[in-house]
Amino acid sequence: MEKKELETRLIHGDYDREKHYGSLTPPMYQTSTFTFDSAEQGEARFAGDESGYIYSRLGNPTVDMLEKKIADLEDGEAGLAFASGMAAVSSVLLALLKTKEHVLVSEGVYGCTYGFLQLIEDRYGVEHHFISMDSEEAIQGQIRDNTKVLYVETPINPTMKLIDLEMVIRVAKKNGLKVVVDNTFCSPYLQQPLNLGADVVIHSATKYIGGHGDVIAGLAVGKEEFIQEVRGTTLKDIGGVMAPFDAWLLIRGLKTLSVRMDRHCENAAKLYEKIKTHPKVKRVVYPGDPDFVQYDLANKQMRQPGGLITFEVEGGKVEAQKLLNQLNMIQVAVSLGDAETLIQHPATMTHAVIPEEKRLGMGITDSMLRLSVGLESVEDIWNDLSQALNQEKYNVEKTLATETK
Ligand code: LCS
Repeated sequence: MEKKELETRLIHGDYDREKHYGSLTPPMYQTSTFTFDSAEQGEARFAGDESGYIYSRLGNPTVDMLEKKIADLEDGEAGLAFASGMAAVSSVLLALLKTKEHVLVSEGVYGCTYGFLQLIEDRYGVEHHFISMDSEEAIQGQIRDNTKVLYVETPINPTMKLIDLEMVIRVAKKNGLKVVVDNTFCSPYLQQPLNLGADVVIHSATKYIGGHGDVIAGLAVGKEEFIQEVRGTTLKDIGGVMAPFDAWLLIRGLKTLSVRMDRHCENAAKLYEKIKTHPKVKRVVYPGDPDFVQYDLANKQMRQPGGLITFEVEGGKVEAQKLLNQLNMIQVAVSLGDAETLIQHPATMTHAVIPEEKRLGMGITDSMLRLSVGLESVEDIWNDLSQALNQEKYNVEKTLATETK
C-alpha cells in the first residue's frame, strides 16, 4: 500500500479500529501484567516460542502502538519507548558502548547528556570527547581505534548550532561508526535523520511530540535488531520503561504535531525579527535568520527552522535574570515545545551542571536566554517580551524575593 503523507500518518498510522470495538482513539491498556491461559502458555511466552504480552516492563499494547507510530514517522524499522528522554539517551548509549570504548559527541549537548557521559566515563571507563563537528577533517582527526559512536544533537541545545548530518554520516560510514542523533529540537516533522543514513534517532518526547507539557517521556528509533537488543537489555534490565498512560498521551499529542509545529515555526519566524532589532538584545540565534551562519544548512536539513530562539541580552547573568522576572504571560521554566511560551536561563538551569569554563567554551554565556516559542498569539508573546525588555528599571523587589528564597 502506498505510504500516506506524514500529516496523515500522525493521525491514522496503522491503528486497526476493528480490533478495538471501533474505538476512534486507541484504548489504554493500563495494566502491569497479563494473564496466561495455562502454565504451559506462560512457559512458552517466556521462552519466546509464543508471541504475546507478559508484563508491562517487557511490553504493553498501548506502548507498542506508540513505538510503531514513531518508527513509521521517522521512517525507521522499529521504535522503543522510555520513561524519559534521558532513559532513551542512557539506554541507547549503554547498549552501544563498552568499557574502554569511545564516543565523539557534538560540543554543547543537553546538560544531563553531558552529565551522563561524565558518569559512565568516571565509573565505567566509557570514554568520550566533545568536539566541534564543523568539518569532515575536524571529526576524522579525533577518531581513535576505540571510537565506536558519533553522538549528535542538531540544533544543539541551547546554542542552536547545527551539525551537517549528511557530512557526519559520511565520516561515520567511512570509519565503521554508528551515528546517534538526538532529534528532540526538530521532531520527525522537521527532520528525519534515519533517511540520511543515521543509525539511531532519539527524542525527548517530553517536548514537541507530547506538546502539552504534561508528560516526561523518551523514544528511540533504529534498525529492528538494535532496537530489540536495547529492549531486551538496557531497557528491560535497567527498567526505564514508559507507562501506558504516557504512551496514550503521546499518541494523542502526535495527532496535532504538524499543526503545532507549523504554528511554533510561524510564531518564531515573526518573533526573532522583533527580538533582533531590540536595542537591549546583543545577539539572536535562530536558524531561519538569513544572517545565521548556518542558514543554508538549516534550509537544506530542516523542513522549517523550528520554534526555538536563543538570544543574549546586554549585560550578564543579573540582567538576564532580571528580564525573566519581568515577564507576565511568558513562563519562566525549563523544557520546550509546549503550547505555552517558555523561557529559561541555560547557564543556571539546563546547562548548570557543566563547569563554567567548558560551558563558556561551548558558547553558553551568562547573558543567554532560550525562548521556546509557544502557540499563543505572536502579538501577545511580543507584548510581554518587549515590555520586559523595555523596563528602564527592572523589578528589584521581585528579583530580591527570588534571590532570598
Ligand atoms: N535531549 C535533549 C536535546 C533535551 O533537550 C532533553 C531535555 C533531553 C534529551 C532529556 O529529555 P527528558 O529526560 O527531560 O525527557 N531537555 C530539557 C530542556 O532543555 N529543558 O528541560 C529539559
